[in-house]
This record gives sequence, C-alpha cells and structure tokens, in this order.
Amino acid sequence: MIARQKISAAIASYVLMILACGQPGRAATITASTTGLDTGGDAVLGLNSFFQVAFDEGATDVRISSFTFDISPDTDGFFDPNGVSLFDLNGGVPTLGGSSGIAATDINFEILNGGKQLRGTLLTDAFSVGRSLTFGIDTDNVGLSEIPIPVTIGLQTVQVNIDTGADFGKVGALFSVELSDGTSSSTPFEVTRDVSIEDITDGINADPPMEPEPAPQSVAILKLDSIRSVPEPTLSTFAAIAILGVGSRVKRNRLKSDR
Ligand SMILES: [Ca+2]
Ligand SMILES: [Ca+2]
Ligand SMILES: [Ca+2]
Ligand SMILES: [Ca+2]
Repeated sequence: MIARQKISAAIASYVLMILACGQPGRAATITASTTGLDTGGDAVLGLNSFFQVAFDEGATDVRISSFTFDISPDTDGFFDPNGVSLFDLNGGVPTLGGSSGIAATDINFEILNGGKQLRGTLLTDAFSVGRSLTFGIDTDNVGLSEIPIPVTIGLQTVQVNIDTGADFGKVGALFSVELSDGTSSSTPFEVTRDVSIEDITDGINADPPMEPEPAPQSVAILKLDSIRSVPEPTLSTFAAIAILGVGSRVKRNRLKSDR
C-alpha cells in the first residue's frame, strides 16, 4: 500500500511539473544574413542573393512559420515598396533567388510599418530544417545616408547611397522568427565583414565595375533553446491540484473505512 502511494505521489508530482513547466524544450538554430555591395544592385542584376534565411538545426517536425527583417532601429532606412528612386525595377516585391526546397508559391512577402519591416509568411510547411532561401529587394538609406558614393555614369557623376551587407549590422537591424510550435525569438544583426568606402568607390568606378571580394556582410544567429517558455500557473493547474487533493483525500477516507 505504501509503495502504491509513493508511486501515485510521484505520478502526481510529474503531472504537476508538466502542467507548470510545459513540454520539454527542443533546440533550434536559424541564421539570417545580408551579403553584398547594395540591396538594389543585387535585385537589378537578378542575383536575388542579398538576404538569406537558413534553418540550420531543429526538430524534424518543426517548420518556420514566418520570419521578419526589421530595420526600424535606423531612423530613415526602409524597404522600398514604391519605386521612388534608383534600383526599383521589381517594384518593391522581393524575388526569390537560390533556395533549397522552397518555391515562390510557398511564401508570401509583406512590407510593413511604413517600409521598416519585411515579413515572409510561409503558406506551406516547406521551410523545414536543412532548407534555406535567398531573396532580393531594394532598400534605401540603411546605414549612414551622409556618406554617398560618387558613381560615374557616362560623363556624369551621381551620388548613390548604397546599402551594403554590413549596413544592416551597423544600424542594429533585427531578425525574428516564428516556428510552427508557436515559439518565437528575435536577435540583432552583427557585422561580420566590412569594406572601406574607398575600396567600394574604386570598385564601382572601375571599368568594368568590380564588387569588393569578399562582399560586406552582417549575420544574425537565432538560437531558440528552451523552446517552450514557462507559463504562469493557470486555472487548469489549480484545478489539477484540487482534483489530486480530492483524490488523495478520498483515498485516505477509503483507507480509514477499510480499517
Ligand atoms: Ca529605392
Ligand atoms: Ca537602394
Ligand atoms: Ca540611415
Ligand atoms: Ca547605406
């Protein structure tokens, strides 16, 4: 009898632990990067490789539901939805470049918050672990707008404010992800490779123009460790405690009447 009581007490405390702490966590790693000399140039050249999202590690049954690039820490930077200046041939709609197992029909892009955020929402469960995608879209004024690059076109020299891969880390742009199990997280980009303005200017004005190699880059590594957060005790937790309490009282009463 004592052994059985011990077992039921152990089961009760395990049930309470599960109710209080949620499911055990599962680790996931998603890496985003911005790589290249200029967002608009990348899109115009049809490379569409500037922005990358890769689902590096995670449980096989978890999918990426949505991801967001957020440049709101930069006061005047924006994803260009209107085609108002140089490099707007694709009208602001992101175009997928190289990807592994994800098609354009799997994803819907939205530009939100007056151009401050770009969100990709997965329409299917295609974005599983091991898969990645790249896309291109123009941005303007990300980073220091006060350092324009002089570009010679024919006999004319125009000032171009390019947005390099490093600019996204410099302004503290954010990357966030929501997974199919409901967990989400956010982390800032950090510069991994920078290139001097002089080298960029020399490259652009070379004949033929040359991109700096390796290209400027920022990276955001998102680690969702203990995926499920610890919720506050809920009504159902208290209900379970009450039921378990009633159960053990009934058992005690039965033990008394058995005697
Ligand atoms: Ca533009
Ligand atoms: Ca631009
Ligand atoms: Ca700026
Ligand atoms: Ca810039």
